[in-house]
Amino acid sequence: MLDKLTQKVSDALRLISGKATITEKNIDDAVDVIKMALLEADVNLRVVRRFVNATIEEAKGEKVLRSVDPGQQFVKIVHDKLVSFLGDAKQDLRLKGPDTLSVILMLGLQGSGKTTSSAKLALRLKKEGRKPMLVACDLVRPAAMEQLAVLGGQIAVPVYKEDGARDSVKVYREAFNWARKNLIDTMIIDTTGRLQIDEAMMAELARLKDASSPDELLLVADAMTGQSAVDIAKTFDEKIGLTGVILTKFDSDTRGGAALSLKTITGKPLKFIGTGEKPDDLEPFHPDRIAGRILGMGDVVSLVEKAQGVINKKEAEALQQKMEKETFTLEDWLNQLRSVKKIGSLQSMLDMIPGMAGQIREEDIEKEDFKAQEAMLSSMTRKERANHLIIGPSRRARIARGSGTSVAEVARLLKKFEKMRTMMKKMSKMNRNPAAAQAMMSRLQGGLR
Ligand SMILES: Nc1nc2c(ncn2[C@@H]2O[C@H](COP(=O)(O)OP(=O)(O)OP(=O)(O)O)[C@@H](O)[C@H]2O)c(=O)[nH]1
Ligand SMILES: [Mg+2]
Repeated sequence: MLDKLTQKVSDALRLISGKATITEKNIDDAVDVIKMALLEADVNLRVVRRFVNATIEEAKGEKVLRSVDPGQQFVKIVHDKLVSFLGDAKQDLRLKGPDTLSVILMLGLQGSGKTTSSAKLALRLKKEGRKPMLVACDLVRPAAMEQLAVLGGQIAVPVYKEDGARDSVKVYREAFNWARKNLIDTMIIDTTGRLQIDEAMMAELARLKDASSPDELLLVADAMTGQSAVDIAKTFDEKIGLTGVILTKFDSDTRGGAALSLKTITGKPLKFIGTGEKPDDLEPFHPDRIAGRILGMGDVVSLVEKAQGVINKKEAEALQQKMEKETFTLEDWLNQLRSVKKIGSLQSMLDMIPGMAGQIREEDIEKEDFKAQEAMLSSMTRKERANHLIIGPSRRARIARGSGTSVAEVARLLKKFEKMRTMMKKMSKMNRNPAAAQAMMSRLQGGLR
């Protein structure tokens, strides 16, 4: 995500942030690098100009040049400007209370991710305690209804569809009656996408909009199309009216141009980003966190939140203590391995660690390693995991057999474990923060061999 932009911007900031005094020329140079990086990231030219002017004006003010730590001040200005261009604060969905039926109309071009995002949104609302349903109003593509039905089945959310239906407004009305009877509180309507914006699609959407008076009109746009996603949003907003945007395929978007231009050019908030193909891969868009990522400051808040579902605060503190006192055991390691697996890809985790963003790529880490490590650790007895010192030659042979590895691999694992403990102790003293401890843990896991 946003790899290239992060790399360039963080390089530019590193040059300036450590300086005790900075000159106007330093500022111009840094802003120049950031400007090029934004243009390369496919950010709209008007947005880049505004960003550059606003940043320079503020950075050259007395307050910055004369301050105690001008480099840091400059970084802060860039950060705050980025946040404001990304849309300031997180924008929630505006739905009615659970006693009234709310309607979300999903629109967008073909293949942008409407159907997938509809299901993702339904899962999210369901987890928040609402009772959503999906409505198949894409009547053009024969497989569309079936796709929605399958997705609905996966997340256990009801799907209303009518085989052979021709009129989407009629489908909506019947779905509405069904929703009423079944105490549904949110209808999510999936619609037909075309290759390009055309009259027929707009007319159909306008009819559906009039019939359903949606609370949210969400445009689903593909982040990888960069500026064209922004142009599409502008047209949809002018013709139909939007309340917000979901940018999909953010996981594959290394540039970030759409995310950065959208708010300024269309005035519409980016509400969610799609970060993968699974129903779980939808995140609320947090401008401050994304800005942090672009600056290469990492994203500790996101990491903490993501990890919270997996390890709770107490566990994190216990882990921190264990690291410090060198009482971290193989058992703890196994638990950690399992929680990393639950958090999701290692890459998404690495991107969120301060100082790590853009530094290590997942390809650099042998994935097989994890599987083998987990197998070896699982093949040990509890007693062995509690005290690795008792694992002598015969135990090693048994563990190797049980895990389908070799004695040499078991020996390597144990060596790595000891090395890890020593390093953890050193590093945890420097960084007394449970979330950072968790993050560091995975970093050591991948990086050490
Ligand atoms: N990597 C990634 N893939 C996504 C994301 N969102 C959707 N996709 C994929 O994009 C493809 C198209 O998604 P759909 O949801 O079918 O798109 P659609 O807008 O409903 O397409 P039409 O119904 O044909 O107009 C599918 O293969 C999805 O798995 C995302 O956030 N990340
Ligand atoms: Mg679809």
